[in-house]
Amino acid sequence: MEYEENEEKPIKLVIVGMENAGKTTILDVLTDKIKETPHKPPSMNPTKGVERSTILFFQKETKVWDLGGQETYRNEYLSNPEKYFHTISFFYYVVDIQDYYRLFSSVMYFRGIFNLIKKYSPNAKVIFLFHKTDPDYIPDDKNLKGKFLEKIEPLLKLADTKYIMYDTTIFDIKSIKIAFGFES
Ligand SMILES: Nc1nc2c(ncn2[C@@H]2O[C@H](COP(=O)(O)OP(=O)(O)OP(=O)(O)O)[C@@H](O)[C@H]2O)c(=O)[nH]1
Ligand SMILES: [Mg+2]
Repeated sequence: MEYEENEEKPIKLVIVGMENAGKTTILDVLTDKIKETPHKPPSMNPTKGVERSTILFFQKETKVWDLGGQETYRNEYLSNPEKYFHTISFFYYVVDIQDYYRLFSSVMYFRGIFNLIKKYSPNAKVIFLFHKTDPDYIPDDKNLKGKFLEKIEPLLKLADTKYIMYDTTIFDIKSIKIAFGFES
């Protein structure tokens, strides 16, 4: 992924997705709280509202907003968008490709958030992380990644929005680092 030199400061990155998608785990890799590939998924607590931190992203100090995905919080972001969606440079949307139960809600949530991002931060780069693409996961005929894309691609096309996609998993730390330009 390229970083544009003339990007306005301050840089703000949001990471969004349903509860349990793996957002905070992903950030823990970037901040070296998780340094090595674990043997099993680390034990995590749900993020309460928005958790803010700072990372070095393409050598620039970047404000990261981790938007906890539980329903109450999701409703809050959608109801008060002006508090959350201004001046975003990078919009990471995380989809748990093993979570059949939440897939449709995730599509609906993406649609809501995407429209707000387009309104408040029209130049934000859109990046999808198809997370929990674990090495031992056998994608059956459910093909959640394909189903998700099928549902949201028309919207992206209509808005003439380019996007980037990565398959990521905690069981391959490099896959996460690559998605954030930490490694190539
Ligand atoms: N199998 C698998 N589990 C993962 C992976 N990444 C994270 N998990 C697990 O998914 C669960 C939820 O992770 P979190 O990072 O807390 O999810 P979240 O998106 O931050 O959830 P909220 O804060 O509620 O929005 C935890 O049990 C993690 O260990 C992965 O790549 N594969
Ligand atoms: Mg979290």
